[in-house]
Amino acid sequence: MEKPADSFYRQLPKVELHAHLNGSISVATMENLISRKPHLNVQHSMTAIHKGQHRTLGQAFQAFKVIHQLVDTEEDILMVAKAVIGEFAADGVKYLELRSTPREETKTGLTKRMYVETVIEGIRQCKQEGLDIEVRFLVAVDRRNGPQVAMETVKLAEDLMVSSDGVVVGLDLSGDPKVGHGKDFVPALQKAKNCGLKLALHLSEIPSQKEESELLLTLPPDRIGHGTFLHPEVGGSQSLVDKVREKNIPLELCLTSNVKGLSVPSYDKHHFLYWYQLGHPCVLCTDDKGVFSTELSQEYQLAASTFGLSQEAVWTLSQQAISCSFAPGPLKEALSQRWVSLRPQVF
Ligand code: 6MZ
Repeated sequence: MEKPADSFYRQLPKVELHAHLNGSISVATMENLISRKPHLNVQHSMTAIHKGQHRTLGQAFQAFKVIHQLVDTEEDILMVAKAVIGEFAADGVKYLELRSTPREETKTGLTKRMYVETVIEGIRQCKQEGLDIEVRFLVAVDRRNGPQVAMETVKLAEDLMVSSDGVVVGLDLSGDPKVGHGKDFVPALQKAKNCGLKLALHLSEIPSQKEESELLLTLPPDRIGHGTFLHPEVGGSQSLVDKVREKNIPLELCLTSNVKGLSVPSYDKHHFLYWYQLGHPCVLCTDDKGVFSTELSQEYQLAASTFGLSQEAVWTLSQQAISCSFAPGPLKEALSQRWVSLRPQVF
């Protein structure tokens, strides 16, 4: 992270709904991981994209491969989960939905179930330690691993939804959008939906996914990740926009990620403006705060300065994110009360 946001944006209570665990590792934590595994010879430039730098999405995905080598034991996962949650809390995030792909590592004996249970343990420890943040978890399906693994992941998520005391609330579909086709994942996603898991799906992250998005919108998802190429001005279609609006599906929007990952040419061309002007629910998120060197407060400040949002409009934006979350009703209510009590008298 290059430059901390101004105090208004840091103090603004925030909701983070799109954060991949291993993409969210800070420089300090990364240093710790690198020092634990010096034989891997990892340089910081391999795991983060700094100010003014750009990488294609494909190059960004290379970073995850490196990071996964650094995070391959229960100890690493616990440390990373707690550090990431602590950093979001320090940035003023009051409610966080973390997502991560269950991973097995034969070398260290890590299983997918252990992986997720360790993240859940990290979430529990942060709560016990009194951190001022509520955290829920989305189990991620990596599209690169195909439909069979997706089905197994859904079964694991179903089990953990029951055993995690409400920490596991949903399922994410992510991974390199150039790989595989969404139609292959429909049975797994449908099964997840039927058992009460909420669906947060990466949709139209690249231009060629129109047909896939049409299909996945029929499920429908409960939230859309990115949706960069949904609207007609960028090669999407009016019918896609109409479906998203009809079903009122919130969008998780990640400005820095999209600009640094080259799917959007500049901040002022970000699709936030298109959807915001329609009055459609938009939630600002970080995506991968470590890989893209950002913070949620910085994303709010960036949106405000790029699109000329007043502080009051920024406040409303952060408040509206509560209703887009997968938090149960009473928690949403408690968060809303919190926003009321923290609201400045004057902006
Ligand atoms: C799609 C992404 C992503 O799961 O190991 N991921 N998938 N688009 C993106 N936009 C840049 N950013 C991250 O975190 C890393 C994984 O999250 C997904 C990829 O599957 C990546 O391997 P976890 O915690």
